[in-house]
Amino acid sequence: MYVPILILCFSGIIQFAAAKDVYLYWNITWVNAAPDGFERPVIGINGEWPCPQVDVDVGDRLIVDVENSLGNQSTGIHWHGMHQYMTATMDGSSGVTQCPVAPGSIIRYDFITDQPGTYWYHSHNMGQYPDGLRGALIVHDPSPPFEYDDEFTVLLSDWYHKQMPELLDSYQSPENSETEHGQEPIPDAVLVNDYTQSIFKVEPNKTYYVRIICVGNWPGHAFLFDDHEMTVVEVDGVYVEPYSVGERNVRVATGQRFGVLIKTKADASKNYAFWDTMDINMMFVYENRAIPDGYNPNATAWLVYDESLPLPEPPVLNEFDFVDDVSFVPYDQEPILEPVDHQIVLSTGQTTVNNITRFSVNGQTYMPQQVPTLYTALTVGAKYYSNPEVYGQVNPIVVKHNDVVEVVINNYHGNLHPWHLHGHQFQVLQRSDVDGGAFDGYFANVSSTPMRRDTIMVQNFGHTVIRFRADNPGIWLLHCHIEWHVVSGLVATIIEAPDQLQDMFAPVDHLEVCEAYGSPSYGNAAGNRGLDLTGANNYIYSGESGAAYPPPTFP
Ligand SMILES: *[C@@H]1O[C@H](CO)[C@@H](O)[C@H](O)[C@H]1NC(C)=O
Ligand SMILES: *[C@@H]1O[C@H](CO)[C@@H](O)[C@H](O)[C@H]1NC(C)=O
Ligand SMILES: *[C@@H]1O[C@H](CO)[C@@H](O)[C@H](O)[C@H]1NC(C)=O
Ligand SMILES: *[C@@H]1O[C@H](CO)[C@@H](O)[C@H](O)[C@H]1NC(C)=O
Ligand SMILES: *[C@@H]1O[C@H](CO)[C@@H](O)[C@H](O)[C@H]1NC(C)=O
Ligand SMILES: *[C@@H]1O[C@H](CO)[C@@H](O)[C@H](O)[C@H]1NC(C)=O
Ligand SMILES: [Cu+2]
Repeated sequence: MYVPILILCFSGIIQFAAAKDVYLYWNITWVNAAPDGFERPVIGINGEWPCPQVDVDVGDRLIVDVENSLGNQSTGIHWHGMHQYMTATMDGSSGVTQCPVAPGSIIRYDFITDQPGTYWYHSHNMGQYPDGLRGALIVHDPSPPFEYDDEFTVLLSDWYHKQMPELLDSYQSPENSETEHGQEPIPDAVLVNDYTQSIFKVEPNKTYYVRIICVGNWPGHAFLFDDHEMTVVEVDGVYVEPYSVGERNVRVATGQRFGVLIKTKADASKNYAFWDTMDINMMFVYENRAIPDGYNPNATAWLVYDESLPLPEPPVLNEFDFVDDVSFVPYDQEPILEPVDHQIVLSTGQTTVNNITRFSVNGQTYMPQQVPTLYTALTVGAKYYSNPEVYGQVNPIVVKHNDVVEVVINNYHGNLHPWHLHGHQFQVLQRSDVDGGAFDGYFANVSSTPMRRDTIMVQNFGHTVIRFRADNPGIWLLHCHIEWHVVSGLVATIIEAPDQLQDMFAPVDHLEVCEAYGSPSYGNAAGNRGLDLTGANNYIYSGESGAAYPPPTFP
């Protein structure tokens, strides 16, 4: 089995493609699959898994009808990295910009893919995508600022034999808090393109645009090709000045993408391995948790020049020596956003609520609400929509239209967290080293053209400082992309420009999705008027999978 790679060829030709409609019908179903040899039910699309790659051109209109045929779970699809400019209703985050799509319901996503680059889609129905509902979304550019002959996509992920609802039940239990410090389950495998033996056919003397996407649940990945140097040209849909990785490797955190160019050899006399490893430092945080005997965090895949030749052993990675993505320079050289109109400081860490280990942002653990936050913003009225209280325990932060917003993320936890913002690419002004402490207000060495991306790894006991302009009215999650941590509350919500949001309305089929699920679609977080939050969700109970259907009843 091999993964076919021939998609499009741009070699030197400038193509003028008229924007077109791309229509997809996605029936979400259970499928049996054995990506690492262990067969289990996974969540697929139209009876197939791995889920399909979506290929569109810049400016296309993407229309996807999603039918939930899972029978026993709700769902939804988020388009990771898409700004959804003035289409916040299409962001696909359950409890935020829509209700969970109940079994039997259909929802339509409809938006313009107006940003070139490497993106992905995944369920944003809490805790679900690591069961398989994720895939690449590639927005092709007729004239990128570099040349290449061909391209292929590399998906990296951790993988589990048990299903997420079961894993989440034990993860979010008092027993796990007591005996394992609330530790996450250990992945059973590491996959490259949803398989453990993937090969990528290449031809000699060609330049390939390799789009590397971490679609995993938890650890970051270190990645390199044997004897093929990578030049980074894109991160998270932002073109960067070509950056040679040299002898080093790239760290791809969950949610991140790296677009790299590689030049193939002049002849086809040999095949080459490429090597990927999950960052085990992220997986074994506490001393009382041993690495199981024989545990292998490595994956190997191959660049195959000649199928009749052997597949070599992976190179040995001598050092976990990845390039610092903060030192990249965006190709458009967008200047640093200043002055700052609104600074937000997020103190993030772990806490225990009702004997269950949770994450918190400024002391509060995120709890999804009955009414999607966007629908609250659209229906509570001018008297209330700028009042964070009406949104319930979603760590709401209200920002004004066009403000330059600076977010300081201070990490008081002993592990790394990849922070992702919906609706924007943000500038990264600073990322401290491990143990770098909280931001003290001073920048050590800030670039006048900071790199931008939509997901940034924040070091343990360190900080990062990001900026964006609040020019995209909407409700945007700002969260750690580790799915365990999303479910355990490491999430904040940006309520962006609620004044400018009021012309927007939820499509009728989205409101019907709420009705079918049994959730109100208007009013404050609890579905009431004004500040009456009776019934809002603020109770942490054991085994909070969030993925269950029918929706859990809250005591
Ligand atoms: C989607 O899949 C379900 C279950 O396999 C099937 O009953 C249903 O007819 C499918 N929907 C369409 C539109 O084919
Ligand atoms: C949902 O259905 C799948 C496929 O039949 C099954 O494997 C899984 O255990 C079910 N999940 C729950 C929570 O019942
Ligand atoms: C690759 O390019 C080199 C230098 O131009 C040439 O000698 C070689 O024959 C080419 N290889 C193939 C397979 O075309
Ligand atoms: C994983 O790769 C590293 C670096 O190349 C190597 O040192 C280690 O032995 C590998 N682990 C296993 C279990 O093969
Ligand atoms: C500051 O950053 C620039 C650009 O990343 C780098 O070239 C330079 O070495 C850095 N200087 C210090 C003192 O870290
Ligand atoms: C938490 O655990 C302690 C000790 O086991 C127990 O006494 C207490 O009742 C538990 N609290 C809750 C809210 O479950
Ligand atoms: Cu995290």
